[in-house]
Amino acid sequence: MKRLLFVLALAAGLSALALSTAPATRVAHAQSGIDPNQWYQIVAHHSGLCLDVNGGGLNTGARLIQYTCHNGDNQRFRFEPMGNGYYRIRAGNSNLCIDQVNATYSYGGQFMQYTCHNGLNQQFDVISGQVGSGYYNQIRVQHSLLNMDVANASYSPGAYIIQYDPHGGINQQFELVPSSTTPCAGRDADGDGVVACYDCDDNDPDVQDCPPPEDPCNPIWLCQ
Ligand SMILES: [Ca+2]
Repeated sequence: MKRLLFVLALAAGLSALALSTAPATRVAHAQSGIDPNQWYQIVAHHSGLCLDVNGGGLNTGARLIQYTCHNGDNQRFRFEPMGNGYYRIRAGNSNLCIDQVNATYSYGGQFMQYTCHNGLNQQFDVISGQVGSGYYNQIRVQHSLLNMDVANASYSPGAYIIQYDPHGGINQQFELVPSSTTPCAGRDADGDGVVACYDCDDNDPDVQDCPPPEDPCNPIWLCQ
């Protein structure tokens, strides 16, 4: 079965231009019940692997890959409404935003985590209902109107997530799986407005926290 899926995915990739009939659009599509307060794993349909911020740190520039699902904070994401039908995608390990690197228009451009801003290369249309049941979603970045795509329909952990022509292939389909636990980007136990990823002591609001991107857990920064 895996071999069959792989062949289908390859065929879909090779015939991308031929299959691309619907014009690209910036009209936000009907959403599939996304809860903006819920953290999700984003699972690639063809591989069953999870979208993952490589390395899981606080550093801007860390790339988005697929990796074996492990419930880490760097595999949990929140869809933050922008008020126009599009979403920014927050990374659970950093509270940074998923960003198309350098806002390119090229096939193959990668994604990273980066300081959140209002640019179209951080805004995504989550498109459902185009792939049969509507259970799987396409995720389209708004500056280029290209889809998130697992490069080369790879089954390997570590493969990059890239932007590519929307072609309906299963390597551009993703399942949003609600996470039962909240990553550090969603926790602020002491209510001081600093999420746990950056809080030196998330149980004490009087502790002065290090500004990002310094590692709040590194004692050389003398957070207190
Ligand atoms: Ca806090």
